[in-house]
This record gives sequence, C-alpha cells and structure tokens, in this order.
Amino acid sequence: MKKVAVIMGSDSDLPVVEKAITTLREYDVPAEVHVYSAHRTPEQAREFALQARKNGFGAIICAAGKAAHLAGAFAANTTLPVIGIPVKSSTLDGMDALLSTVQMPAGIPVATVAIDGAANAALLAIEILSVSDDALAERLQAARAAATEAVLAKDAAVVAKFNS
Ligand code: RP5
Repeated sequence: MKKVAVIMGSDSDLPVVEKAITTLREYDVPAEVHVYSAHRTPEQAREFALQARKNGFGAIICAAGKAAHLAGAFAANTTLPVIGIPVKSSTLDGMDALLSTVQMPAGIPVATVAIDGAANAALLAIEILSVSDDALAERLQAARAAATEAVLAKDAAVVAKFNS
C-alpha cells in the first residue's frame, strides 16, 4: 500500500494533526510524520516533496497556521495529491491559514479541508488510496454504514422522547 505523508509547519500544530494520524492508523494506512516549514525549512520541505512519489507516497497532508504556505509549497514540487489543513493558531482564528491554503493559482491544486479538519484530511487521503485498493474501499464503506446506523439510533431516541 502507498504511504501517506503527514507534514506540519510546527510542532505546535500537533494537537490538531494528531487526529489525522490516529485516523490513518485506524485504517492501517502507513504514515510518515514530519515537521517541515515552508518558511523555516524550505529546502527540506522541497526535497521531501520532490522525492515523495519515488519514496512510495500516494498522498501528502500538510497542516499549517498563520500565513500557511506549506501545502502550496509542497504542491509546487510534486504531482501527488496534496491535502491542506488550515490550522487555527493565531488571533485571526484560522481564517488567515484557510485563505492562504485554499486560494491556489490554477495548475497547482491543494485540496483544502476545514479549519482544523484533520480527520477529514486523513479520510480524503484514504479515499485517494482506495481508488486502487478494494479492501480499503470496503472499509470506508463499512464505516459510512456504521455512521449512518449511529445517526438513525439518535433519531429514534429523539423521536421516542418528543414525538409520542
Ligand atoms: C505556522 O506558524 C505553523 O504551522 C504554526 O501553525 C504557526 C506557529 O508556529 P510556532 O511559532 O508555534 O512554531 O508556520
């Protein structure tokens, strides 16, 4: 199976990023985690992105806050799918990171999830890998079915309490 890279701009992003790591582990998807910064370690970030496909990665998750150029910098140096997590780490509540991550110029896409949306970033990476992995696709489908059952049980509880 291809690996997923989980990159964060600072270790201060880890409380948010951990949810992506645990989600990938729930699906037994191999992940490699790093702190690389578009601004503080641009050479290391570039080198990792340039080598990522050759090194067996199938998707790259990049989490960063403030002037969040990490996902865009990775996308500039690879044609692997790059998923951006804007992190709420400033006085602007993550809007700065959201706009910095999502507003990419045509030709260099970044699939941006919600502010602090680490679980969805991991699930999107898993969905990308599942295109060529039927077992992974089945596990995703089973999780969706379980989530549907959970909501229907909650509906039944409120119906019983308020509608009878
Ligand atoms: C961004 O600046 C990082 O991704 C982090 O969200 C933010 C603050 O970084 P630290 O100053 O806590 O290292 O580059």
